[in-house]
Amino acid sequence: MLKTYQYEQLSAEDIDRLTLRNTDPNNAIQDTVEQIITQVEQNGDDALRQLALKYDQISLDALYLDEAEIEALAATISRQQQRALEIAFQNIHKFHATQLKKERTVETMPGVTCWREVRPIEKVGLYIPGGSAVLPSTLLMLGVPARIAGCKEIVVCSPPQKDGKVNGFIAYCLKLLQIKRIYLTGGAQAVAAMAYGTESVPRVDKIFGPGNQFVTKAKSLIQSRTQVSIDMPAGPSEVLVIADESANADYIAADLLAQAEHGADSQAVLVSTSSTLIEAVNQALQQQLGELPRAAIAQKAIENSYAICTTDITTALAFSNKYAPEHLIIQSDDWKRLVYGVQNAGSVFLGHLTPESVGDYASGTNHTLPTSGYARSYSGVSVDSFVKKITFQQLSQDGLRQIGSTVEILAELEGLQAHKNAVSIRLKDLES
Ligand code: HSO
Ligand code: ZN
Repeated sequence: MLKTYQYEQLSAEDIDRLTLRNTDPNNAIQDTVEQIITQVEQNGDDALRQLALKYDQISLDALYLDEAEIEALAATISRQQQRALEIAFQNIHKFHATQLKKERTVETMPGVTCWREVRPIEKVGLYIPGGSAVLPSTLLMLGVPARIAGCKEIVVCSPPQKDGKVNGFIAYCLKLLQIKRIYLTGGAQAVAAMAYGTESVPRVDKIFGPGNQFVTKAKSLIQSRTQVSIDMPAGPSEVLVIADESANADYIAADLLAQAEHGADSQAVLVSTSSTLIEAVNQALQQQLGELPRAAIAQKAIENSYAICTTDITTALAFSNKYAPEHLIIQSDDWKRLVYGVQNAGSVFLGHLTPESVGDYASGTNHTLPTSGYARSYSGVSVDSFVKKITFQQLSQDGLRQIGSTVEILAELEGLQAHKNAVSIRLKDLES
């Protein structure tokens, strides 16, 4: 079922082709998204209502749900489901809370003191997808670090369901996060609303969250047109599994399918030192796929995926670093030794008992991660994504005397006399 390649038979071009995943090569959706953005920018709430009618088949009066409505929806889910969301919330909170570390103040020269202070981004916008699967876990993954960072205003947008509301799981997460309102808008229009602001939806400083191609395109367009920034360029979700002879084929198949059921454009890659294992995984895939409710979606994603057989685990790791997967699972008894070799990946799952699903929901790490090879240069979402770090410095008399001549010389060599003067005028006063 998985197309299988022998690593030694691949040329450098083949490897480039296999590691490339491009979402919208011909800019096919650019025009539509541009139109939506202009519509929202010009007509605000009216545009959001029209677009909800067009894309969600819903006629909306109020464009948001308030605290009482959220409260009522949250009460509709079972105690067991509430408890599971609470445990996920707590673990994500525990893990992310350690990310706010205070840095040391540094005296670079006697009397020259420099330090950084952390300040929250004031207004953040969280986009929670609601298309083929509604993902309350994404609300926790974005809301928890936003709360820990201390963001003043957290704006949440999610497309309305058939009943014009959001589901009880999203509502319960809003309660856990103490967010008192949710805006009923999805797709590119939600991104535009948060970037430009409408009568109902507040304008924000930074927009977070995964989404389909329309959402992703809207995020990249508004980033270049407004002063609103985004978390990261996000493409379809992906996993790469490195497995040696010690791995369990059924576990691998289950992990590949967990990825594949996200969307037809998801990719699940297996890199293994054992051709027998690859065969066994193919059999397990066939068996497990048939039993999935989202088999049709997963089947398409598997067609878009592949396996590579390598002679040794180091080569497998080298391929993975080239691919730079969003999720990397290392199913090998030898995982401890391999950690040091991981150069490019969003989040890594080690050993035979660590499925990606635990990180998707509840272990504590974030599941908003760089896809499409961006793990070469981007990190996943964390508390850092919700703050700015501002540098401060202060000079004493001694400090100015110590550093003054250095700055004067450097200003002069750059031909910037006014820069030099700003130092000299003060030094002169110190001398007199
Ligand atoms: N694997 C997705 C996150 C997710 N999975 C949410 C299930 N729900 C992207 O990391
Ligand atoms: Zn997932």
